[in-house]
Amino acid sequence: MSNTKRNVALSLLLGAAIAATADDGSSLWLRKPAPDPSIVQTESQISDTLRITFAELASFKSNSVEVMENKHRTDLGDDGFEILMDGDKVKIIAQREIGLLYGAYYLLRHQACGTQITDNFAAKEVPYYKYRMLNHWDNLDGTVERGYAGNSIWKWDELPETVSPRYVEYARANASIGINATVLNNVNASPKMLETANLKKVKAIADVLRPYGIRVFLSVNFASPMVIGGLKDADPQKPEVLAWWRAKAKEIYDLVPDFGGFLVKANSEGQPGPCDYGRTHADGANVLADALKPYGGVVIWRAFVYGRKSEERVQQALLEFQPLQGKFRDNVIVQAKNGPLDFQPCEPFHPMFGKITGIPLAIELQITQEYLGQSNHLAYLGTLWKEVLDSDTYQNGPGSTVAKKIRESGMIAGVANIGDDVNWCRHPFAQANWYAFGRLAWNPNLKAEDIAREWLAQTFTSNPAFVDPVCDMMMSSVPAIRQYMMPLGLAHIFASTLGNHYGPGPWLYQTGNDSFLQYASLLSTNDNVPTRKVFDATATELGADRTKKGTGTVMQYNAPLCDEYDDINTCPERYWLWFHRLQWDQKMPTGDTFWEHLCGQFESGAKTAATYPGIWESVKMYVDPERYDLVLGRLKLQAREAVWWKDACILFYQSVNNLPLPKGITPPIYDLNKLKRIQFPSNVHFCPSPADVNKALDGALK
Ligand code: GCV
Repeated sequence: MSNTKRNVALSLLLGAAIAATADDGSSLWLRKPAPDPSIVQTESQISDTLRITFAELASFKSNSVEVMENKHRTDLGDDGFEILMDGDKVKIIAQREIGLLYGAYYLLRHQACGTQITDNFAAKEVPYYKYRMLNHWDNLDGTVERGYAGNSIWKWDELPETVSPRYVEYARANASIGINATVLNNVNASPKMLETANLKKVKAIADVLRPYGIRVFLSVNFASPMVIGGLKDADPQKPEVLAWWRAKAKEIYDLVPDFGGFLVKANSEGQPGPCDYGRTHADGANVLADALKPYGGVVIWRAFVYGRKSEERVQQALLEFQPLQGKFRDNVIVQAKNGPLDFQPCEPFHPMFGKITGIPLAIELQITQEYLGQSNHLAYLGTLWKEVLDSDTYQNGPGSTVAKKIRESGMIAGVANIGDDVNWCRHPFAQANWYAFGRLAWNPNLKAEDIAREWLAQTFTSNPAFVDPVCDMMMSSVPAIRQYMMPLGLAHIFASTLGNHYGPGPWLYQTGNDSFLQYASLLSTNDNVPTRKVFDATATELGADRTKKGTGTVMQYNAPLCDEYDDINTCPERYWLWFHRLQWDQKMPTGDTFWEHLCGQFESGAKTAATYPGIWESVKMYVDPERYDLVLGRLKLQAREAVWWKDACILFYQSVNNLPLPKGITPPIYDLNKLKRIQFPSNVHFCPSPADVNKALDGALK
């Protein structure tokens, strides 16, 4: 037997390394800075991972703990653990040391949530996915694309000499929820990322993350062999291009032996790719895959492509990748966003999850709230992600959920919402999305509500007088945002489509603004049918006709979904306008007219948001003043913005349909022309501050 037993209780010098509980949000759900592993004193040499495990377990108060690494417990997989009671001692068993660390965080979570460790306490956990991964959209210049919490945490200009202590805190927070992989840089990748000087910086970060079980990946620019390698082009069929990638892979693995692989955005939004040379996405991915193969690395190739101009955008990825089934190397994973458009508040699941075979697919979720109020709105994304993961694609009959489908690749990725703000995510409740992503990546069968509750208990207090109302608020947040921003499957009506994606702008998506319309997939340029608007807001109707008689997008879904979506009587209400163009006076299955129903949605979302400040005020006594004020200011803004969205949309649609405001709808307080003039700087790196938004809205009321 190769078991190793170590008694933790023996020799910990505690106290000094554990600071008083911070209330600035910097310690996230863990509520204490990382303990100093050097407090652990043992007779024998132990690994950093084990040292961290013991240091963390020093905070576990209720029982003494023994950890046991057992190479024969293959049932626990690489990362799983079992927890058993031996008398009043708790035992953590794992096949690898990282499983012991995960077991330690499991115990600490239960302690913080108030679980009693009784004689018959037992648990066995094996993560559902192999790769539980963050995708940073961080740039070498320190900015973060769609980053709403300051600049990048990676301080490239200081590395490798100076290694920020925040990297340890980052690694620890991720390990505490099971995240084990991270792509450090933006998919809009600078070729410079692969320069030797930068790879040495990557090594410094990888060395900090490794003991926490986190492997580092990089986004790469497909034109790197040209831009930094001096080759004439980056054609994947040319031997010199393959040779360049092979040499680069060797250089990387010499520095970072456990390097995970490359993430690639190719032929999308101006990024270079294999299609520039008349090659396919498979040709492009395979050249990188061949270079990484000797080291066990993987290529993650994004399905978010624009290359094919002949269809509306939501159809493109499936059309592009279906002919490539079976053509990728076995170390390539294709990564699709949760929906076919672009992280909108409400999209049906990406049709690739139901149609593709022979290509392992990963899912990309967006933790950063690009389209859900950025760092100003409380949007608990656990509910949205559960809706996607639980969606049945019917690929292999009923029960073929998206969650099961992506197990083929074992990869789930989330676009990080982390920045260098003290509290990491700016809005204190945005931390819940980082947390929920990790928990669902570990176990997609968890309930969104249970995750919200455990996050609240750890981050604030487990007192039900706090947790119950605040959990209700979190659970209602995405449904409310959908209602007040883009109800019934409306999508991409943001004020500044090509810029900051902040605030309403339905008037921009009208005839004449064809680039906006195409970007938002609201215009079809299908070769087989004349160019036409998929979406329209006219005197008689609103919505996108993606039915069998329209663009036929419904046919990208398996039966029975294609028929359900095609028929307004069976189409889920949340997708009505995604798949259908509806007459304003049409009677809906709900009994009211479409216009009445639509206005009712805006009204209901705004009413829900209006309750949030009061809910928060009622729990003031449970929250430290700093986080209380931060949240309250933003909840008040959210309530105000909900009215902004409601009024802007209702007033604009009234300007095209000339219908009166339905009964029961609160009359608009704004004037449409003034709302049309509101503008924030077009910037992909920042969210407008609450002060700026309040000022703009005050101005619109004058
Ligand atoms: C990284 C959307 C965002 C872009 C992002 C892109 C992508 O279009 O607005 O900022 O670029 O998605 O996912 O590649």
